[in-house]
Amino acid sequence: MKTIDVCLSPDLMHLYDVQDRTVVVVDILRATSCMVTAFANGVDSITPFSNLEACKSMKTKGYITSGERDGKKVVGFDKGNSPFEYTGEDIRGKKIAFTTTNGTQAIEKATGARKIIIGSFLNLSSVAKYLLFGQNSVLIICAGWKGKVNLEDTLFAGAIMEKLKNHVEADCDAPLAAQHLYNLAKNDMVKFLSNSSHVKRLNRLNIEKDIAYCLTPDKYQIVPTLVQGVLVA
Ligand code: 3SL
Repeated sequence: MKTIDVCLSPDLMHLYDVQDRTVVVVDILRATSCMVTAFANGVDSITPFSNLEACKSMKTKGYITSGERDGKKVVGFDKGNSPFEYTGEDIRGKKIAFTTTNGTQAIEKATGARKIIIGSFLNLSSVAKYLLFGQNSVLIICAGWKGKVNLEDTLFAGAIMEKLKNHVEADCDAPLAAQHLYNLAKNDMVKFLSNSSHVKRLNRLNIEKDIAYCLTPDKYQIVPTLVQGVLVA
């Protein structure tokens, strides 16, 4: 039987071996939700960067530069990190260079995995189906916040665990803990998360509408995949 594990923070990645696994990187608020939204709206590719200057330099190569630091759009970039910036015609067929505080760093930590895909509630069932029909065991990497654990990423891991529970075996207690949390939260995730650290952070930036959007399940049926350092749909 395939197994599933959950890395609750990128700082715990030294405990995990990814080479035989399909890795799902998740940053519900908001990096991976933005990426899924961008692909659903016709973007050609997204190149993730952990380094801000490297990302910025892609502007000269014709890329849209996107991302944030501490939740705020980077000065001089074309776009920030709200999913609503990735719903317009202006991104159709374009290449995006993307850097965020935690999400794109987590993608880098997945280097060496057999497959790397992008998860969010927006494409939850499509990701679950991809993992179910794939041959590899699974590791979900929760992006968290600067090494600390985030509830919303953990809930996504629990939702995947809940969907796959009859088909995968948990490697340790993290997937089981995530599943229990998700079952507590699933009927009203917005309310469940109202006291969470990242929701409070985003509320301080006046971007409450992003939160409800990023917690909407199954809006899109796509699974962004990393191919030679570039995300494609
Ligand atoms: O850290 C990240 O990758 C971001 O998604 C954080 S924020 O939602 O823009 O604050």
